[in-house]
Amino acid sequence: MRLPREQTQEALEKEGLGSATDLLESNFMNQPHLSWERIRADFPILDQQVHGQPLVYFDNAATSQKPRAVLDALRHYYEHDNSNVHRGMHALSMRATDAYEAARVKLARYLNAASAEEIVFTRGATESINLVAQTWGIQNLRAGDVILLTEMEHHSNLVPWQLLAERTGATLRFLPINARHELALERLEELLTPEVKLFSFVHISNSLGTINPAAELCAAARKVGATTLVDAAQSAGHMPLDVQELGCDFLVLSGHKMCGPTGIGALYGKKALLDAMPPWQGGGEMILQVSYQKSTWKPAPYRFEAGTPNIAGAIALGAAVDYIESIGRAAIFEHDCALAQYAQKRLGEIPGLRVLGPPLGGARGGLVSFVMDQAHAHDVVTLADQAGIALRGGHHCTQPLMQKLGLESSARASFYFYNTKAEVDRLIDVLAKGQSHASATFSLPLGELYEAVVTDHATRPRNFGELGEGAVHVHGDNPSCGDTIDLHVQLTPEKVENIKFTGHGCTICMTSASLMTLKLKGKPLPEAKRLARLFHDHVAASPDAETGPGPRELGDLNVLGGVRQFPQRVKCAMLAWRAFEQALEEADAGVTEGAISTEEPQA
Ligand code: C6P
Repeated sequence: MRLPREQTQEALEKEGLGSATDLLESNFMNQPHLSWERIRADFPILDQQVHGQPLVYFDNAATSQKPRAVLDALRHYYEHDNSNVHRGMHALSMRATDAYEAARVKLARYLNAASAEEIVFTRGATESINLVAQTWGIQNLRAGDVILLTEMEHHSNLVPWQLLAERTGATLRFLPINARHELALERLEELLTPEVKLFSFVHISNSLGTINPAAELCAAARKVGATTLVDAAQSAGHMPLDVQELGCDFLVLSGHKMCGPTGIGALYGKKALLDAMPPWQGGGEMILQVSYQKSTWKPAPYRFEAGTPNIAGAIALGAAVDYIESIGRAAIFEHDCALAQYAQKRLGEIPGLRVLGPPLGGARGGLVSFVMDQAHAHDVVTLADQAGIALRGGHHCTQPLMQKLGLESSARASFYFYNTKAEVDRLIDVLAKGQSHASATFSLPLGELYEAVVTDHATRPRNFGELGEGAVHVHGDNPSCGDTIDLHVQLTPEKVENIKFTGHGCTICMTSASLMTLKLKGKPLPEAKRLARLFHDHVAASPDAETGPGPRELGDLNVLGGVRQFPQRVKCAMLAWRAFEQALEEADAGVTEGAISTEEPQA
């Protein structure tokens, strides 16, 4: 099968980018019956303003929006058929069971599975991978075996295998990426040795956008007898998928990334494999016979669906499949790829901006991640949010990949068929303005004083360094953003003798840490504690609270008061301060090492 991306690529190469953008200008993928207006009208959520601007939703790789057909399916189920499945003899239960099983059949057809028995409903891609690891993995792997992954895996396709390796003594091996941010396929033969029992890889990278040649990888694995798992979280809703053509043994997907609700997804597994796998969770529904001492299991897929499943979710996922099919996956793929190529080209025009993933015209799905000189991804995302544009910033649950690339985070725009070229243009305008707005640092629009202070401290942090023995050290991090601070505090019973920090993070985090050390050094302890409280109250006040000049004692720290307008960024401003408060607690307890995380529930 010739994928539309290949055609797009061919067109790009032959005619330059024009052809891809013409595609976007035309009626929806040249199908006059599918106008933009009609498609967008199917998504009620898109018709809203955010911060006074029409919403541009570019966070589809995190989760897609849901069309009315899916919302209606959920409502219909709860209003008419709500009942438990496979148990009842009454009309509602039979209707619910029929609809639930019909969704399984739809998904099987969607993936071209040999039968519906090859589809297990799960909570999503993550749960599907864990299911395989804990059943097939425990049964089939032992010390000396190798699990081959790639360097671009999402944590969901890494951590379950790390847990399995710990339990079985198997080891992990990684197919590297090259300078084009594609898989180094020339290394495959050397790494895909007979010890490899499983090759599990991502189809479209959620961080780079790279499309991996899944059929080719599966064929190579087959040659050495390795079982394959394709993480199709980012491809299942965006491109034609045929598990028989791919030749994979397992494939996982999440419903919420393909127009369906959250909490539902699927594992495709070849029937012979599923039949041979033991259950992973016990309970109702998955059994044939239960005695006090022993039980027997139903055949697959029911063996893997213990307890009451997400019935409404599965039915709504079936509706999502119908909806996607009504548009056509080839057309969706063509559109998403063309939009990503266009975005890549336009983003590349912004000075100091670097796009991750394959170069223009390369094998890229519908997303573009990028980094900007002097601009932390969170500042980029916050700035875009102020303009009504939803991006994602961070490590995208691919921390090892980010480390490999020497990055803490990136900003990401991820597209779907309801996105338009005009929306990409809006993003470009916002980013270009953000870049030219501040000379040295890309900063939030919080006024000239903010800009001056932040530029100064983020680029030239004060008291940057470590303190030797006797100092209390607290490591603080914002796991979701990647900000880290290592705070070193030398305390006497009376005062903060010395205070230094190292770390990396967004401009708000670094500026706050730098200013904090200047403010607290030499302060008597009661005064330091009072300032910490004052700063917290200043920054974490309600966004609608009077801004005013702020408490005089805070001095330059007052400029960070504006951060309260961006509640999701308050934790960046507070990270160093929370580390300081922790350091005081550690000192009281006679301890010199501590850690805090902003992800922990706070009192
Ligand atoms: N990526 C993103 O913003 P779940 O959470 O189970 O629905 O999907 C996990 C997952 C697995 N593999 C890939 C390639 C993924 O992209 C994801 C989810 C989201 O990129 C959330 S981190």
